[in-house]
Amino acid sequence: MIFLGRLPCLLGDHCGAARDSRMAAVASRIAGVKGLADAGIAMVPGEYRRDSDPRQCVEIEEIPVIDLSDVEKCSPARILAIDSIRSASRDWGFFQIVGHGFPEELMASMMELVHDFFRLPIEDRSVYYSEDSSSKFRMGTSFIPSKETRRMWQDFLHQACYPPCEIAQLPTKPPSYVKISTAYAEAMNRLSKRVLGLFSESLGLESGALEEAFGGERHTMRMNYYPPCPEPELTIGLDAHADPNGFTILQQDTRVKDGLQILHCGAWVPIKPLPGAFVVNIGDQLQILSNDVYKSVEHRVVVNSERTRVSIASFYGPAEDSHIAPMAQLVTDDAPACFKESAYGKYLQSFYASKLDGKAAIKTVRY
Ligand SMILES: O=C(O)CCC(=O)C(=O)O
Repeated sequence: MIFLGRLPCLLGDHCGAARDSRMAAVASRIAGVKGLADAGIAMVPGEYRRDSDPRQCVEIEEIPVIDLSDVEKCSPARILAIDSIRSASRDWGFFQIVGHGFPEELMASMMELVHDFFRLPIEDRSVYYSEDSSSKFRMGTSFIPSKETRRMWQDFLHQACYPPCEIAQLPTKPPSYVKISTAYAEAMNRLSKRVLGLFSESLGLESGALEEAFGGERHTMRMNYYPPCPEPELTIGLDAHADPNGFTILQQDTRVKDGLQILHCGAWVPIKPLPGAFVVNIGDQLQILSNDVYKSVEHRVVVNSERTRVSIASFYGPAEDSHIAPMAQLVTDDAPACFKESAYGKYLQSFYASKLDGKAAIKTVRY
């Protein structure tokens, strides 16, 4: 593998067989599951295997689809959208939005950009590999592969949007990377702010109340890349987890039917991609601020043997130095505060330092 050339500086000055085996381990992490898929492996390696087939799910009702056209005006459409957000957030923690005004051609070009990035030779991509969750831009695989005994069938790019990355930290290949990803982040930031206002009103608060409680913003984006897997019944793309942020707006790959599943009433329910729609889900900080009125919901991703699936998750939440606690307006004698105040930056650090584990993070701040 040609890209092994940069590994000695990643590994420090050790020598001999131990160093060679560490180099091989790091090289395999950098190559990721794309490397395994490109090598044409026929069986899933042991560290990716799970005990049961994660594709088992029940196809019950679809999550609600909410139309955001005309919500800016004081109109019956706005009242309907806010009511629908309230019931979807309470009953599902997940919904899809249409009529959101986000340019469809930008959705398509961002999706293609992620495919193009992962089509680059590994020599061009390896420079971005990092396991440091505080990096502003990085490529990774699984979650924290050097610490995992069980890996997930997924590679990813992670990018800070607000506060943003320096342009110099972003890839120069594909040549359109900076232009398209920046335009996507800007349009997504505008949409996230609109959705935040609607969440506020759906909780019976002033439209700026949650924005004020966020005390600033942290907006990042994770571009998930799930290449075809020879034995999809034996592994998983992303283990069950709830998002630690305020809320997530996810673009699914409309070319791949199966991927995202959510835990609803004790059963895994697939979320079928809807062309032009985004999936929105409640994260832990919105659960805390709403004093448990809304709940973050566990979700996971299954893989397939035929086609690469890409998804683009935009995570919107409070500023890292904000302290988050249930909103005073939502704490009453009948509904006492369910959560302790926590520093969002610290909450994120502990989330990223541990393995993906359902709703473990929010339990640490519950009274
Ligand atoms: O790939 C997906 O559909 C979901 C991704 C996800 O849950 C995440 O990035 O946290």
